Amino acid sequence: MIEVYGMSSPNVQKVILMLEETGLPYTFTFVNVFTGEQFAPPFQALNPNTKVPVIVDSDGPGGKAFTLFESGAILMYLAEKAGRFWPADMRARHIVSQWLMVQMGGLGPMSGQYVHFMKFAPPGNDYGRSRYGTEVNRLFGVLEQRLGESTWIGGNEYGIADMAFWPWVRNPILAVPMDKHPTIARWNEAIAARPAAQRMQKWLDTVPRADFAKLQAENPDALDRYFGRGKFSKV
Ligand SMILES: N[C@@H](CCC(=O)N[C@@H](CS)C(=O)NCC(=O)O)C(=O)O
Repeated sequence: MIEVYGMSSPNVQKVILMLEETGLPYTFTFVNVFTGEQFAPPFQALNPNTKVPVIVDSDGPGGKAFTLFESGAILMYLAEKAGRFWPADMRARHIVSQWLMVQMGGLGPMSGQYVHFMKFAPPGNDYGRSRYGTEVNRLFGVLEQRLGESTWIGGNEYGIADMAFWPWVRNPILAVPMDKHPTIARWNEAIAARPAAQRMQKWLDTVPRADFAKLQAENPDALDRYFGRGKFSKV
């Protein structure tokens, strides 16, 4: 059994999508990162980087429990465990890994910063909004080009690179202009039509969402701690 620790965010959605695609049995434990549950010692023992997702596979390599964090590493592990969604051929496999890294090191973090500057930064942060927005839009251009040349992001077959990108691309806050990106739109719809993606959406509908106004009223420190600002700033 695989225990997934997480919340509703795209990085967690990737892992649930992969579990639904592979049919590997899993359970889900909600971690409320906005109230600081990721800093509690039992969670830090699972991930010293204090972020979700984390998985604990009770039947890991060698039949022993195995803990893993970082969504990209988790996708590769699950692909290897299931023997699916990551080609065996060395060339094809590393092309998938290459695109997976574009998501992990590019679109994911850049989108995260863009959403922060659009939704949470105080007024007067046009520079940050413009910088991250420009990079996100550039990356959508790269994706549009890739999907014009290849059916799936990693190559001829649907796999972990697609699963890593999809939850970010369909993020309503980023609102990718699909009319300007017809090949992304084609790919987005193809994944949305998959039964596993629909089961992932059903799971997502059950996960608690943050009510930021309520959170701020109940605990004025919570968002500052989450965003590392005010008295929580380390610079
Ligand atoms: N590169 C990491 C990023 C994980 C990440 O940023 N997780 C966020 C939710 S999407 C989180 O746990 N944030 C809590 C915090 O930053 O304290 C991955 O892909 O797993």
